[in-house]
Amino acid sequence: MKRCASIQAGSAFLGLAPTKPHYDVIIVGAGGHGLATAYYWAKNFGITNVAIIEKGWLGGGNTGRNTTIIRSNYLQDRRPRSMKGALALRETLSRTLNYNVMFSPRGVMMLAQTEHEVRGYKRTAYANALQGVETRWIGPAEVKRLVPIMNIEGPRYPVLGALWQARGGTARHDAVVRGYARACSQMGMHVIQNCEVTAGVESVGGVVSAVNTTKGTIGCGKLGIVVAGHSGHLANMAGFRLPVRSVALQAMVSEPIKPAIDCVVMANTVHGYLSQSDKGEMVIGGGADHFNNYTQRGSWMHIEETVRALVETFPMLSRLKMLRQWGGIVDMTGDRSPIISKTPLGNTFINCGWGTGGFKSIPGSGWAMAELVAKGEPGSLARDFSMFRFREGRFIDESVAAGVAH
Ligand code: FAD
Ligand code: PYC
Repeated sequence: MKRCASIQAGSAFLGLAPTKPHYDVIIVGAGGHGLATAYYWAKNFGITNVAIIEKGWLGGGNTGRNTTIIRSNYLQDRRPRSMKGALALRETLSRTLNYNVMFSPRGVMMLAQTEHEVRGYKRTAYANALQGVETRWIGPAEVKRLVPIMNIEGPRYPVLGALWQARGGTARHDAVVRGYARACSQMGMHVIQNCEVTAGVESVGGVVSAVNTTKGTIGCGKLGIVVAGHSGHLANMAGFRLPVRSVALQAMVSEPIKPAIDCVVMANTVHGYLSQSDKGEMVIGGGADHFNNYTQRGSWMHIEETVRALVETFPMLSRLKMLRQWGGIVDMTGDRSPIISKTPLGNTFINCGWGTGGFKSIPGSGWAMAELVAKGEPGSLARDFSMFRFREGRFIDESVAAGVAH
């Protein structure tokens, strides 16, 4: 009872209309990254005259559509630095938000099924050790011990070993969204749903002054754009171009079965990954579509490819019925690393480019974006992730660690 009362206590939690003509800060996008940004503003900088505006419903974008994998086994120094912080924040998130996000550190295994991947993941394990991220290379016998249902010798690409991160795992995606939204609302911020930025961003003297939405024009002192697959559109409205492209990434779940696998397995060579939900469903995903699009379904061809790939490695899946399939629109940068950046428009900031892997980074990204918007300059977490790195050639190549083909 107490919990229900406190969810509703934040008057704007389910708000459908802006109640002020002007906010100090507007964030466009009530996904995990937008809400976490707002949360850490209030917590770290005391800024609460904030509206988070969302064209649909809370977490209705990629955050509510993802397969909830959390890991920090990236290659480049700059990624694990922020990921490590993100994992630490994640581990304490339920306590921080007083909302159970069901973090389940069940272990994440990335299979090596080619010699190239063996070299790549061994290298990642060494790099992670230097960065203080706990991962290790394991051989095929240990893979089989950890996941007995796996066919390690039979498939087209036999399992040669894996990169294993025992502290990785999953968390409940909609709980993360609702936990942050409730906390923002309780601190006096307005979370406004069904409010789409459609007709552009207004500016005076090169500095943002308002956004035009389906619920009217709302003034702002600063603007944060956190809209994942729609980032290109919003950037266009704000008068600049972004080095990102949008593609569909899809996933599906099977009928529920008894516990069969207690960690997450990613088979990146054959384009498939799976884990088992608390309800018993197999949660399955594959690679992204190969062409730009804005559908939240994804192409049929990928469903076939994903299922075919996983059945080779997990033959028991061939007997399962699939219950549901869905897609999200992910925003890909050329180096597969995110953007947390100032933009050419004054007092306007953007957080995007998380592509197929941003769920795990929600706390760390929100922390970094909050600092950027509050101070007007990036702190140590965001410094390397400027959108201008592409024209300056300062890439942060994480195409292998991204895990999912695109
Ligand atoms: P979103 O959650 O998409 O939020 C952006 C919001 O902006 C949306 O709610 C949208 O409606 C809103 N918006 C857009 N345009 C406008 C507008 N004009 N006006 C107002 N609001 C607007 N990551 C992992 O780490 N692990 C995984 O296992 C994983 N699996 C995935 C599986 C799938 C199928 C998909 C699609 C993604 C997966 N990801 C995963 C990636 C992850 O989901 C995203 O990187 C992350 O959720 C992005 O969060 P966000 O807050 O930036 O975007
Ligand atoms: O980033 O771990 C990840 C991931 C898994 C599936 C989609 N993204």
